[in-house]
Amino acid sequence: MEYGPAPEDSAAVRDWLRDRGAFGHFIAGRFTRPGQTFASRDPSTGEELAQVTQGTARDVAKAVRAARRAQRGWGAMPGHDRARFLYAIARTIQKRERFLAVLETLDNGKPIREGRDIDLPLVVRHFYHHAGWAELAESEFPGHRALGVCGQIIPWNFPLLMLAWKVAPALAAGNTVVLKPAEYTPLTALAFADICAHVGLPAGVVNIVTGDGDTGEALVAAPVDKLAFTGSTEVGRQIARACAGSGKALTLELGGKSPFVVMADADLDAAVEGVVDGVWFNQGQVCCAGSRILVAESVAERFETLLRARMARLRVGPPLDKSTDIGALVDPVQKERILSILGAAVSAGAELVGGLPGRGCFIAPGYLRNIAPANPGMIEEIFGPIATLSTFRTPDEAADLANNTRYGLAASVWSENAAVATDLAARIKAGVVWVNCANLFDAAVPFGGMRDSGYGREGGREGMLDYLAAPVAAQRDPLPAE
Ligand code: TXE
Repeated sequence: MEYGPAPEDSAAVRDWLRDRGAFGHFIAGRFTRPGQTFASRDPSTGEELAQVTQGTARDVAKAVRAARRAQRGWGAMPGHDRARFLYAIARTIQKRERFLAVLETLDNGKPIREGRDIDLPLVVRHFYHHAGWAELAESEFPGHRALGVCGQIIPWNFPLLMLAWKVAPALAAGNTVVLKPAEYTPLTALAFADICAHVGLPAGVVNIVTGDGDTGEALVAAPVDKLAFTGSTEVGRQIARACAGSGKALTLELGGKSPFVVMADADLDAAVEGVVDGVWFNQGQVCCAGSRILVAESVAERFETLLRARMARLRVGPPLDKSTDIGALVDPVQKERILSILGAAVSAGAELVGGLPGRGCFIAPGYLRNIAPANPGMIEEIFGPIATLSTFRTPDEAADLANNTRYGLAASVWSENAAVATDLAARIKAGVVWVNCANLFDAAVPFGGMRDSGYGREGGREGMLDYLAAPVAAQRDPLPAE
């Protein structure tokens, strides 16, 4: 199968970027004139791709007003009419899949194979799925109503997919949105704005304001009815504090340090392949990466031999090359962050296998072995292509080690015995537990965390409920009268 970008896809992306030159925000159905701008770069080369506007508090206020004006009509529209727009968005993304995959790879550094075969199909599926929910909104959620205007702040690791996870359920439920993409990766969100205009989505239903954390802060402070955030636990905490007592609904999807547990009876070849999907996928920049590998002592040696051999076959290279497995990290800042955690881990006694930094934004895949539970590499979210490898003796010890973290986003359990796997899965404190697989997503399956990984769900019925006010809640005053 041919995976590489066709030359015409890359040319189309380059033309689009050149034609636009500099981007303004997308507010009330049209692009504003660019204001003060910053560069969005290809992290694999450092090349400037486009200039993007740094959103001010005034820009955010304008976008929120546009969303507020649009919400009345959009929220009152029968669900099957909203569905028509979501279907049209899904179909248009599908038609532009190759263009969007190339654009995402240029802006983010992820291997084209992943963007094209994983991110984009999931994005499309998410909009189709939520078109279905829009159709069913009145019958499935009787008496519920939309929350109103949603402020949405997304990270840079899956830019278009995180946009889909936020925008699709919000729109299906009758809300309007102001979305702020991450400063490293704003371009596919701007291409999505083109798609909203192309399908004739009513002006103001989707607004995109670009910028950094200051723009995000302005959105948090703006008069929106709900905030949805995916990003670091630190910023999530800040947002929770800023929203406290405001009456705004809030969902947070934050960091993780997810266990990847290999039981003694696991299919080891399959489990090693699982590490490729679970830890090295997207250069490890995955909130639910199975970054703490815990392996039964009796099979640890064999597992590690297989793991090393598989790791040596992974190709680090240019993201647009169809044979690349490990592309570029999103930004030099992230690379430095990863290297500083690795340095601390090694100083504290861990041994690093692989994981060598390359030129620019590249780090080879690797893992930390001989690592103590209190080692920083075991505690910090590395968010790079580096796992930790440690062993356990009994299932009880496996469960204790798996839960020995402040996070609770995901886990992956490997065993050929269904009872062993499900028993352990039930004991792990995490929002999602995969058995004999890792990092599998579906629009119908709710995703989200517990503990320091946040709260709220995205996907499926539960995800819809996080964008709706229940009949009783609808009558409740956020601040009861004295
Ligand atoms: O995240 P930030 P960063 C983790 C991961 C990574 C670390 C730092 O460990 O190494 O966080 O990444 C916006 N108010 N994750 O610094 O800052 C910002 O503009 C409102 C895990 O890039 O949290 C961007 O749009 N918004 C994570 C978004 O928040 C603010 C994915 C995320 O950026 C803000 C990303 C503020 N005060 C990082 N400050 C995951 N769960 O997948 C920043 N932002």
